[in-house]
Amino acid sequence: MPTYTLYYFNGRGRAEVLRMMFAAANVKYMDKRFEFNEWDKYRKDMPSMCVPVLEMDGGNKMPETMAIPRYLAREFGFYGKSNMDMMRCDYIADCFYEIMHDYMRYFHEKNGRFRSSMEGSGNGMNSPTGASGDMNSNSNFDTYLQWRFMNTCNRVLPFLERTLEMQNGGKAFFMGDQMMWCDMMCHCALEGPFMENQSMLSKHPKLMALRTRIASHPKISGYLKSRSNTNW
Ligand SMILES: N[C@@H](CCC(=O)N[C@@H](CS)C(=O)NCC(=O)O)C(=O)O
Repeated sequence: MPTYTLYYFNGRGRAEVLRMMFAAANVKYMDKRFEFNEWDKYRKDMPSMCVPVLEMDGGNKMPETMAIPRYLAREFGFYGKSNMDMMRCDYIADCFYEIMHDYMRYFHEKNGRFRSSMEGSGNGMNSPTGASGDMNSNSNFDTYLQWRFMNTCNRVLPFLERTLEMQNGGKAFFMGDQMMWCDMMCHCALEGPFMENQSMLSKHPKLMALRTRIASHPKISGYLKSRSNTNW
């Protein structure tokens, strides 16, 4: 087994599904967290200047939120067996990632994070708002990102609810009796949005019950109790 180091901010965000997978597989890893004011120090060492990044054996650093869990799912057995199982697991996880990605963009923009890097990256590219620190443009952009996040939820959640229900009436997990990485994505992608709005799953009772089932899974409940508490 390689030695793994996971680099991310001191938050759940895009890294939480990876931490959950390590916990579910009972595999040790170094959880390297940093604060926003330390980001400049780490950014240049990250292959695409973004996190999460997974480093293996102190050498190869691998980026991308969705490439890393696919790799870990194959290593740890959280993917299903056939090519079709993996396809199903992938599209479910990718749908949850649409929600996670749109929420993260909205959440960070709302909290004013990364604006300075957008404005001062010196890469010759303008931000989508054309903003250079203009607060009006930023607040329009916030509103657009909030709309986009809600639109994605309205589009994707009914599909995921139906997909879950098709598997034994939605009484177990997305892929059957075993918890797979797409189930862990369900828990993690909806955690931030759910903390903001407890009724977001009121029209999706199967997904709501699935999140509870994952949280009480023997491999996950201990992790959730012992993990560091962060507000995102
Ligand atoms: N395509 C990347 C995007 C990752 C991403 O945007 N990460 C954020 C943190 S949640 C980041 O590193 N932001 C730093 C910055 O924009 O300078 C992925 O899916 O992993």
